[in-house]
Amino acid sequence: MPTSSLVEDSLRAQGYSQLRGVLDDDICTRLHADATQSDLESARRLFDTASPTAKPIHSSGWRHNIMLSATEAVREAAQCLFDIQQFRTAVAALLGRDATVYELAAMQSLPGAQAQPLHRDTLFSPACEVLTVFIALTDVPDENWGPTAVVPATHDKACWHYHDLHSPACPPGSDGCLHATSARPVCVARGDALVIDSRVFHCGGQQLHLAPTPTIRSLLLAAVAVAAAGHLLAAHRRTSRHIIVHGSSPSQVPTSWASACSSCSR
Ligand SMILES: O=C(O)CCC(=O)C(=O)O
Repeated sequence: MPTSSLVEDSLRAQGYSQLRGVLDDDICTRLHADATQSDLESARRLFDTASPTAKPIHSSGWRHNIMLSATEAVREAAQCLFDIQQFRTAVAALLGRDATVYELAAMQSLPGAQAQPLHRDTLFSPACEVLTVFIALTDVPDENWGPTAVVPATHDKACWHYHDLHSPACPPGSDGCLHATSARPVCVARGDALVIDSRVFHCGGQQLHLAPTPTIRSLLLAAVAVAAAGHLLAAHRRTSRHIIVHGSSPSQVPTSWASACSSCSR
């Protein structure tokens, strides 16, 4: 496990960091089962409601963000994350002691999922205002499993951008155009977390793994933000094609970790 200064330093320099062994196998198994169950239920509800609890991300039917109830396993997982002093210290240093959990959800991708376009999770801001945490609930041992990929050090300059089908290309000679090949896959064991500055360009990878059995990749997602970042997240949701469905609104987040940094000073 890196020391707190390494997590913070890496987030400042590269825009991302990894935490090993945040969750044990048992809780990963329970959360993976919860996410799979919720996804199945919401797929059924899609036929008779206008407000499903899971939505495809970037129009792919093979990648969903999934609402989770604040079950014991969800609370326990969030507590495990905030029990890691290196994480608390990085949150306090980058976001302040009144940082708050704004989002807690699951994400699943299935074999056949295409790579997402490179994107930031929030609109560019001069300082880090949101950390997104992806905790792997299933092993992602190689690139065939569609690991999250990150373009290092693209968090702290506004000029970085990515052209996809919906955004026009720049005039030749413009600065900051990224290519999908600039992204580095981050393979993880279940229980490990990838922590990103939400401004860093990243994407979910193409998922090819089919043998011996097609396997679902599950992540627990958490977004921790400076207290005043509600507007930023709201603006992002309105303006970005990248759909985020909330696992828990702040009011649903249990009080023991609603204020992410209430424990930062411990
Ligand atoms: O699928 C992943 O690994 C990452 C998903 C992601 O970047 C997102 O939905 O914003």
